[in-house]
Amino acid sequence: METLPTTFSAEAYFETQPPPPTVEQDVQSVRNFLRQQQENRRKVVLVTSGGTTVPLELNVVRFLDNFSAGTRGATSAEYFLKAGYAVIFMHRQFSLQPFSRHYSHSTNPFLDLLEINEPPEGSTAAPSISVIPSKRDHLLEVLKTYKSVQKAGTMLTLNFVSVNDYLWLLRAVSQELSVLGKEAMYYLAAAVSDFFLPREKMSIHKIQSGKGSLHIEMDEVPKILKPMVAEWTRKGFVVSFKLETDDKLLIPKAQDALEKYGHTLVIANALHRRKFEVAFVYRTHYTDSSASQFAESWVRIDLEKNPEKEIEEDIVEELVKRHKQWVEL
Ligand code: PAZ
Repeated sequence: METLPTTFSAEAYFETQPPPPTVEQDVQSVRNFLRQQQENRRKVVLVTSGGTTVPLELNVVRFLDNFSAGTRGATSAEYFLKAGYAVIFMHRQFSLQPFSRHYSHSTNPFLDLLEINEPPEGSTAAPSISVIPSKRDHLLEVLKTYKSVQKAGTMLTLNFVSVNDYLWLLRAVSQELSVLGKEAMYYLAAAVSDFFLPREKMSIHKIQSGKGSLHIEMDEVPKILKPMVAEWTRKGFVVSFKLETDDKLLIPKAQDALEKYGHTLVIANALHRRKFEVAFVYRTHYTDSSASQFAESWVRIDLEKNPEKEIEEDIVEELVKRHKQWVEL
């Protein structure tokens, strides 16, 4: 008979799984950041981005990973900043980040932007480096925005690696951000593992081969959105993402999530169309779930006509509008 994985309640999870060592320090930086944003009366959005790992050993050599380059999160963060929000960018270490994402090592390597200018023959001067003229305008634009965000102090970057880091950090940051009430938005674009290996089931050292196939039974990660909405975020505007590969499941699973967790909105995306098509799934009555029906609206862009267009621009524009209405409710 198949043994079903154990499901932890969120409470049991946090009682049994240890916090990452950096969480206290991160909370302190979030507090300082929020104080500054409140003084400037800025709305704040928490953007989660990138995939979580599930380590198989305590001295981790092997881990499972969730698909996500961090493009959705990093790109959206830039548009939120442009719309006047302050951003807490909580991302998987080494995944894409706002601004530097334009020069990712694989798609647009930084070194390819530069050229070496040799000094005239006979000169003892050292060679200098400059930006290739055709790349200058774009780099200058990105750099200017990056520097102005740094100067204004409107972005705070936090890291996670494992699903355990993510859960602890998400809880801690959400609890801090809840001081803003409705003015806070939670934009949960990270790809979070549904299964994990509790600490007490993990091997201390590298799992050895030589004994045939490896069987691992994982437990289910608690559905963190439920306490997040009911206990941690105090009426914040909570947007989750739903990724599916089977089109038939996309909208029903998004509706299911809204029903179960009671948050504001689900953005549903299919793996291979996520760059040009997403669905906003929501209840027709935000505040009265008994009177509510589900509705959906699609955001689509035409990448053939406009290859430079980023769907996140339209997603964020729509969310900013809806968040404003939410605050005024
Ligand atoms: O990071 P990325 O741009 O490669 O992918 C974004 C995404 C598909 C991970 C995101 O849009 C998403 O759907 N996140 C939630 C995934 C989930 O259902 O757990």
